[in-house]
Amino acid sequence: MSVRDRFSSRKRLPMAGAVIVAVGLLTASAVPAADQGSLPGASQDGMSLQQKDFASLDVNGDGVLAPHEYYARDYAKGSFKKADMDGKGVLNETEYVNARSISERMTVKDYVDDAWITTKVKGMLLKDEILSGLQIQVDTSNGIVQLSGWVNSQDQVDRAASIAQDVKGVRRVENDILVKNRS
Ligand SMILES: [Ca+2]
Repeated sequence: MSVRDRFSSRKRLPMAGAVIVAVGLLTASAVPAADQGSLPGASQDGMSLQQKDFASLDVNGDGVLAPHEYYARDYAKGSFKKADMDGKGVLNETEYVNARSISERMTVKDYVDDAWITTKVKGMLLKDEILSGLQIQVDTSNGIVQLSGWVNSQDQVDRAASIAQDVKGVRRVENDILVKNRS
């Protein structure tokens, strides 16, 4: 090997070394295959996948996600604002978890807004000839409709749930409607 050859092969080494290190880190982090693309290769021990995920987006390390940090990943437009529960303009870790699930739902083709669902369910209950005079509260969160209030019979409880379940975008109905005691 001539001096020149040795020199040029040494020059190539750093790059080859970097590739090997990167591959090694990816393997060592042992994340599920589906998440590998979105998580940093290097991660500290003792952090959950969720914490690592959050930390990878929190570029300036201040413990919250600004919009540009959040949208560095391809989350659904508007999901940041919906998840910013305290209106501080940044997402803490809890809000971020929520934002992710909101984003996931928003990217589904037939995504329907919670407020729209609530309005629609209330309207359907009001229109129903059997349930219209009854006080049934409707609340929707992440596509889960919670019904509460008082009605006169178990049939009415079931009917309200069935009406709510049929509304577009409803994932599940939590039925807390109670039957009044007959005196
Ligand atoms: Ca930040």
